[in-house]
Parts: sequence; structure tokens; C-alpha cells
Amino acid sequence: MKKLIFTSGLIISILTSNAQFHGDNFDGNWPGIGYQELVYDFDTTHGLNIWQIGQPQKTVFNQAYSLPNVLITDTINFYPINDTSIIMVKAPVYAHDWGAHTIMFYYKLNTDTLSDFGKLEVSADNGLTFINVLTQWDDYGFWWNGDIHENFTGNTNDWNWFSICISSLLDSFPTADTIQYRFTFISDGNQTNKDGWIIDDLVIQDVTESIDNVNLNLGNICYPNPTSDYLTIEYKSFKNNKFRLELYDGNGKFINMQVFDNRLINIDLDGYESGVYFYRIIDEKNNFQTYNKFIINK
Ligand SMILES: [Ca+2]
Ligand SMILES: [Ca+2]
Repeated sequence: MKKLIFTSGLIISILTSNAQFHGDNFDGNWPGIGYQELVYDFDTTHGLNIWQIGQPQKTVFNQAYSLPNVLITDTINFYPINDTSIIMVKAPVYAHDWGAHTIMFYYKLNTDTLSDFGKLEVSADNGLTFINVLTQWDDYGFWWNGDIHENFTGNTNDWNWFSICISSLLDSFPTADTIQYRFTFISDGNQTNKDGWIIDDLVIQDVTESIDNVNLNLGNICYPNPTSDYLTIEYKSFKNNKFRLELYDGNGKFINMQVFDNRLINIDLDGYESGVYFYRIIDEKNNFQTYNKFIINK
């Protein structure tokens, strides 16, 4: 019984907390709300840096996920041999004890499998220590949202979604005020005319624990509940603004988010497993508004 009370208390604290979002669609008009821009650092200590932000005009990579621009290993040319190109992205930390510091993005790969590859590392001590999220996630207790990724190499035809929560890293670095993410692309000496790594709609989310301005009177209803294939959400307090809907599973793990500008929303639940889910609504000024629970029963 004690455990039950603790669990539900945890979920409520997540659902009533505020979130900070940093994001970039590389198109200069990120459609999300309450987003702050990301700042990049293009490393040139290894010579020419082929990371570029722009419109992809290559053989395989010829279109962005959100048009027109992306972050890409050269917008026009194949990636060169013997390349090491690094781009760094920084985001401030707000949550320490129990947060959800999560990085997510869409990507495609077109490389020689294993001999040419991408790497994503994270640092909470201003770059002194970098942790490889693909090889060291288990050591540091990082959470995957969606599929576990083992490498960034080979060929992907469709856009893939990457999302990992690195909050547990802050246990080792309790005074950290910034998280740095380092994207590295590395190629060997064999030229095979491939396009490399393409990234779009990059988001870094930081959920804080502070509970303020919570107003549970802003009505929202969802139906049918329980449901199997779709959910309709009616946000009655909607007043001609955009709002963000965030979806969490029954353990409080962040699943997905989407921006809406209509009081009536239909969500396709194809691909979701049976279970308890929560959603919460965040307004344009990034303030938590209301939440609700629903059950998927397939
Ligand atoms: Ca884009
Ligand atoms: Ca190669």
C-alpha cells in the first residue's frame, strides 16, 4: 500500500511540473510553443567540419523531415575520407533530483556499415567527461524512449526517431548547470560516395520539479475511455491559442508530444500497447494547465 501511494505521488509530481524546451527544426520557424533556440558549436580542431545546417541536396538525402532545412554532414557533397566532424549543442539544466532531461530527434544514415559512423556523447561537466550514450547508457542508467539504438551506421530508408533520457547522469554531477551533447561523424580511408548523417527536429527537454500555477479547473475530457484505436481529447478551456500535449505512460515516462491549435483533438493509438497512459497540456507560455488519464485496452 505504501508503494502504491508513493507511485501515484510520483506520477502526479511529474504531471504537475513545468518543462523547459530547447528545440530546432533548422528552418528558423520552430512550430512548437515555449521553445528556446539551441546554440551550436562547430568544432574545427580536426580540420574541415562537414556538419552544416541547410537544405539537403544529395543523392540519398534530398529532403528534410520538416522542410526545408536540416543538420547534415554536408548539404551537397558526399562525406570525405578520414573525416572527424564534431558539432556541440548545449542546454541548461533546471531539474536535478528527479527530472527528465531528454534529447530527441529524427535522423537517417547512409554510411559504410561500421567503418563510417556517427557518435552521440553527453557531458555534464563542461566537456571534461563525455559519455557515449549508445555504449554507456546502461552504466549510467539512461532511459530509452522507444527503441534502443546500438549504433549510428549503415543505411536507413525511413526517418528514425531517437530519444534518450539522461537525467540519471545528474546523480554523478549534482551541481551541473549545463548539459552538452556532442555529435561526431567519423569516416575511414575508403571513399564510397555516401551521404552520411542527416538530423532534423532536434529537441532537448528538461522537466523541472517545481509545482506552481497549477490549475486543475481548466477542464478537459477524453473519450472513449477505455479505448483501443483512437482517443478524442476535448480541451474546453482552449482560447484561440496553441497548446502542447505531452503523452506519458503509466510509469511517468515521457512518450511523445505534439502541438495543437484546436480544442478538439483526435489521436491515433496505432502502435501503442495496452495500459494506463497520461497526458498533460502545456500552454504557449510553457505553463502546465491540466492533465488526464486514459486506458488503452486492445
Ligand atoms: Ca527542418
Ligand atoms: Ca568509408
